[in-house]
Amino acid sequence: MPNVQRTQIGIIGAGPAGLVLSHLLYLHGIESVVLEIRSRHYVEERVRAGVLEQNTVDLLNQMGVGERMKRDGLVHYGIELRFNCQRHRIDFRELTGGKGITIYAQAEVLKDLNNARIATGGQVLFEVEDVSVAGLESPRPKICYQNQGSRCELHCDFIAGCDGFHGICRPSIPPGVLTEYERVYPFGWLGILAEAPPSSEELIYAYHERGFALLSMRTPHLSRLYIQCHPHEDIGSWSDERIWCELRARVATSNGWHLNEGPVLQKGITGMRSFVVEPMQYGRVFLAGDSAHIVPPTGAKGLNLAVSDVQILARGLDEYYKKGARQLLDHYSQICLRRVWKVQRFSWWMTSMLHRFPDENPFDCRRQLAELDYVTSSEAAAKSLAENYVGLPLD
Ligand code: RFL
Ligand code: PHB
Repeated sequence: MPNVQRTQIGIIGAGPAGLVLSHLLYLHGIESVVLEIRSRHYVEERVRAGVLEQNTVDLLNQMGVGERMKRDGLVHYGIELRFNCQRHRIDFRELTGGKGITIYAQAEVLKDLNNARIATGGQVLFEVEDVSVAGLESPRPKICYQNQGSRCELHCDFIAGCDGFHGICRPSIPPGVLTEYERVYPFGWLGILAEAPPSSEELIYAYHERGFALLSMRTPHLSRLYIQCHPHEDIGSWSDERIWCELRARVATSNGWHLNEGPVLQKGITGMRSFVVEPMQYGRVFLAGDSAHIVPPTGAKGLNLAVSDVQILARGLDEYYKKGARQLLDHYSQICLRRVWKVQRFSWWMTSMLHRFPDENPFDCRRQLAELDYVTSSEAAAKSLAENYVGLPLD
């Protein structure tokens, strides 16, 4: 006989979507259990996103998990676009009426959320196995899993599929229900974490004939740097020196700007895709975050989009439990997708403007340079980049 537990919301995945949802629900007085296949250590050490929109920062603060972020987060009011060896600043504060972004690693957000869940008696079960879902159309869906060798079932009112792009929730929805929209890009990003102070106060996005490069950071002592590469590149063929050499070439300026270098602590290659499923709900399962959509990282939106999905889901569940109304829940997908598609457009646009494409011709390169020139010289164009980068309003 399986070990049976009952809760209101069964959440699959302890990434940003799952943990933010679980803690938001707790604050609304709604019970949840989070199931995660990886260990807590793995989830908290995985190097991923670093840019938080103001909406995300405000929400984490309202949830009471913003203390360390307020102390250690780096608040930026602009980014630099670098092309033709020239530097151009996009001033977010001026263009958006005072808004900015915060640099604070996803892994740190997850540590803060896990600590908050534990401190308030939340249940997050790590290293569970063989997770599957059943009865999605019934009023009592269930999640089956193995925990430390025991067969377990979690009976819930609703299931939140926060299990990322490779999770099991999306594929558990019957064939024919979901429509997938996808674009896979013919390049990837090679990313490194380096023990070197950031070379610039703000992020630098560089367009170069050798390919795109991005200079970001994690702390005043740690740089996070990326270069465009072949999507199936073998990381073994990239020595640290080869990476630094490529970075130096791509971010060089005409007046001898200097790149800070240091020991490489971590490196990896990520493919790039744009992906959306419609709808984001079926019966009693709701997909949120990367399980429903993927954006190429050029717009720095993946984590922020995951957070805005679950903010909307939490409101819908709150309305359901407080008033018995399903109005918001029934429109969850519709409300999220409007925002998702705008963020998809922005992420695709930034990606298309800044990368070299294998099938491009000289016309395409001139057009990209004209686009960069336009964005950095027209206030209207710069405003459009800025308002999307700092984050569109939630509603
Ligand atoms: P996550 O973070 O992938 O979390 C999903 C969680 O679900 C677990 N899981 C399962 N749990 C139980 N049962 C199963 N069957 C399960 N299958 C999976 C996973 O172990 C995981 O812990 O999704 P979420 O919460 O939607 O959050 C989304 C963000 O993590 C993501 O959008 C961003 O990190 C995207 N992303 C980046 N975004 C940026 O803005 N800047 C970046 O630099 C950046 N780097 C990245 C990234 C995503 C990456 N992925 C997905 C490979 C680098 C990488 C490598
Ligand atoms: C990061 O710091 O990892 C980062 C920053 C901006 C991006 C993507 C990734 O667009």
